[in-house]
Amino acid sequence: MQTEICRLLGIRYPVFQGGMAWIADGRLAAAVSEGGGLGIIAAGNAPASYVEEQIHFARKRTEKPFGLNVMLRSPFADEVADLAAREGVRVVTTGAGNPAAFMDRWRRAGCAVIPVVASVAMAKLMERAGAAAVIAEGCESGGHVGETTTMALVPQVCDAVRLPVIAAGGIADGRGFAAALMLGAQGIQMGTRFLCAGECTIHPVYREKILRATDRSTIVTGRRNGHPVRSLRTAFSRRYEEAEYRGASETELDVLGTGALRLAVQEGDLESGCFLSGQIAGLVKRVQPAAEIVEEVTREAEQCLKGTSRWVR
Ligand code: TUI
Repeated sequence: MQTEICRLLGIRYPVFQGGMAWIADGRLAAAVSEGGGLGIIAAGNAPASYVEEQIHFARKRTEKPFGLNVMLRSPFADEVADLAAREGVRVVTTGAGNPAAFMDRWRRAGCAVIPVVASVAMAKLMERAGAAAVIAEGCESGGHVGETTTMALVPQVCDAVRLPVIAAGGIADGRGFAAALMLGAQGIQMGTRFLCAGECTIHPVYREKILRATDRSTIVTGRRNGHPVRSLRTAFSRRYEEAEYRGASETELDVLGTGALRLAVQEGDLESGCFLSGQIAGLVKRVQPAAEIVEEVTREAEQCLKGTSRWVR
């Protein structure tokens, strides 16, 4: 399994690990990259000093390329953007906004910029701004989501841009990987599946929630205030949903949400934590080393693709 994106980035398999805030640290990213995929360190809402430590940690563990995800709504986005350029990170992915203001800085530093987009319009804008590829993320994904599903978004983005497209949202095994290639993608990004990588340091309560999840375990809250986020149904999501429907103020919703990601990831706090997860969590059934996940989904996808002669000769 080799696609153009493998040659472009110098990776063995076209499998990216999503840049999950509070979760995707240097340890997870290095393990995925060592396994032949593209590990990605998430800056989330952290200051540049933390991100720098994670980059140095990953470099000690792997000589293979890895990426950095810049969450554009972070108060530290600007200093993290500078850090990415200074460190010459091989790949920069972005989320939750438009990275156009940073793109020249990153490109001058030799970074391949691969923004996450949730629409065709954004994909075209990123192509004009000099992106090396785009990650088309459907609303099956965990965290901040757009409106369009992966099935509908990926082929439309593929038709709209000449860049390589990586499919994300709702993919956790080789069937999803093969389907993404059929839609025109050159690779995949998975987040939820890597929550159960052995090298992922989330709280055991979080991991158990993912392993026990079903197809209907997630919900999107925050549509009303313009920041839709998909997470597991918990006491927190019910309280947030209730506040949203009774017309709670923006401030009240902000107070509810503040620190909720950290409480989930580090404390496993089922009462006040926000456990981000994609709709595909129901497919994640065991904990495995990151490298094994990368190998397994790739082998499964190859089997799927070879099996297509069952229908067409
Ligand atoms: O960014 C994500 N997923 C995330 S970010 C995050 S941290 C956070 N926590 C609480 C509230 C809000 C954020 C948790 N999960 N995925 C990538 C993604 N990007 N999905 C959708 C988009 C997106 C949305 C709008 C990309 C571009 C965009 O452009 C709009 C604009 O600004 O023009």
